[in-house]
Amino acid sequence: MKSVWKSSGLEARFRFLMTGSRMIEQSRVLAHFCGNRNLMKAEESRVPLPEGSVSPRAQSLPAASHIVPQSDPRHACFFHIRRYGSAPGHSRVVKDRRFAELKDVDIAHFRQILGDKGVVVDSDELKVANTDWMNKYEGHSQLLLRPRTTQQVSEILQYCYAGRLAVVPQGGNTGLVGGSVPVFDEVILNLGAMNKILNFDEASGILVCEAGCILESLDNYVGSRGYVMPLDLGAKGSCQIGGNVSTNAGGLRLLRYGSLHGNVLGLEVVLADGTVLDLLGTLRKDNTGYDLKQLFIGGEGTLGVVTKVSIITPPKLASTNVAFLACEDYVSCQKTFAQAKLQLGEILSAFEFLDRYALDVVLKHLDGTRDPLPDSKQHFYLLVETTGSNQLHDKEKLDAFLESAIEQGLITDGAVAQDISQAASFWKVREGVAEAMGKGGAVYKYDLSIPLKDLYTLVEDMRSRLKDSATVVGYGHMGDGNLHLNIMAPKYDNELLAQIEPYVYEWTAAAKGSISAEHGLGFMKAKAIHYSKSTAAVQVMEGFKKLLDPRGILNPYKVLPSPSESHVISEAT
Ligand code: FAD
Ligand code: 2HG
Ligand code: ZN
Repeated sequence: MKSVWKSSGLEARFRFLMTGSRMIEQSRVLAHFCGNRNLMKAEESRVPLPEGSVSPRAQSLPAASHIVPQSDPRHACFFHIRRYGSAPGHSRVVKDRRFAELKDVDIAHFRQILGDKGVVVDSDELKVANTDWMNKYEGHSQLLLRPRTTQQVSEILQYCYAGRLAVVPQGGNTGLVGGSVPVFDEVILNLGAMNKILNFDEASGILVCEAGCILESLDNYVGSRGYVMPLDLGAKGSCQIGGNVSTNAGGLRLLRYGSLHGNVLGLEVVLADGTVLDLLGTLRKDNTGYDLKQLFIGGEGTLGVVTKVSIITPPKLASTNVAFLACEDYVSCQKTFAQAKLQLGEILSAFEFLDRYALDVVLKHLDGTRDPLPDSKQHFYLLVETTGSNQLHDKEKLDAFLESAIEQGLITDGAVAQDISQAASFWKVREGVAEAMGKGGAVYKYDLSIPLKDLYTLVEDMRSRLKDSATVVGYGHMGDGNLHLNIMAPKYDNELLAQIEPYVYEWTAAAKGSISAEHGLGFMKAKAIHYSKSTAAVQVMEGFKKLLDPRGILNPYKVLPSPSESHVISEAT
């Protein structure tokens, strides 16, 4: 049994069981690294294109995403979206003809509501807002609105509803399923200017803020008052709390603090017709009738626009440890997780995994990353974090856990971060996978919940299926049973996609998993919803959509299969 541990970055070898782990102060560890900077790089890499053209990546895109304008995108009401894979009979989506075309008089009206600053018609700014983070989805909106108040959101929607102008709510535009950008020419309603913190109760940790607040800013704000946000993700430097709520984002802390369905205490939401729904409670317990806010958590902007959020934040604890471990096989990862839950108990705060392929992609494509275990070429790696209130207690527990994992032969090598920068560099490897994957060519992303025992089998099956035509990478939030299956190829290719879909969805459904663990359905998977939800359940969802947005103006073509056949026609028609 190998029990030599490396103190990463310092090159100092030490026997782990003799020296034990060292505690790192929470306040230092919680500085996460890759958010804003990486996202900005990604945005800078987008090359502005002539109006109406598709992005270079999209040009070769085969996925359920590639929007090919059939004529002038500004005026046409018929677009051809190539769809492949899971919905062969629904391979064209046309613009819903019930929606109105934007006119100068509309823009003038919005200027009256928002003033000039809140109305964006500049083509460069629109280009960015029309294109998603992956450069995979691109719409052709001619107008972006930036309200500063709930009243303005209400007036905008009232007008759009009356005039049947379709609207796409947008936060930080970091979504990964094409939900945050227009499919055609929907008006973009960006919440970024609504970024005020409204109240923070230092006794309870309850934060009330506007929807456009950036997650990282909120974490800094509550952090300086002794609390942390209950969610954390690689996009924290750009994503907004309203976007997080609307996607029901999971991320790196869900294992510890649970989902937003539990942490969000209240919401203010503007409905499609402009009605302001005040659900902005700050109570932990409130069983008066149906819990309406839950509908908007994960509603992906199709049921209402979230304008304010009330959320409970947990206290920032004194000690954090981060260990990077190597495992020979997936079964050992599973057993290590079981052992971690058993021995670390309440201090376990993250349990993430990545395979060797993912690690190699990060090391190859992300500047400033280093292999935490350079002499250990294993098939799997785990990032285990503990967060607790008592350093001695935590240290004892972590040591005991690592000792037993070594004794049982579950882990073959590992390093415990000795200081903040090592902890940061371990996290950078894990958080950097999404960005690194985007630099290697075309990427097909699947975000799946799969029972833990089968989680990696899908990656292996896909690898055998695709052989040398693509690199199949598996990583994700193992502690939540959430696999991120990323498939890299030199370019997007129809034949390759036909090999992946619907196989990936059928496989997941057969394993009783979910085709969307945390990213949502957006545009990408709207028509694949039936792989994870029954017809009856989808009908109830359609009922909610009709009730709250009878004219269907909010984020059309997303989440649910098109509500009427006027949206979707088969290839043959
Ligand atoms: P956007 O991308 O702008 O929008 C997402 C959806 O929400 C759209 O459907 C949009 O219409 C809707 N929406 C946005 N704001 C509002 C609003 N105020 N009211 C109503 N609807 C709204 N996701 C995870 O779950 N876990 C992760 O670990 C994770 N890591 C990521 C790492 C990277 C590097 C990147 C790029 C993305 C990651 N994501 C992750 C996906 C994404 O960051 C999340 O989905 C995030 O919650 C989206 O927030 P946003 O403000 O960018 O929303
Ligand atoms: C993560 O956990 C994100 O890193 C992104 O959810 C996953 O890009 C992906 O597939
Ligand atoms: Zn994730």
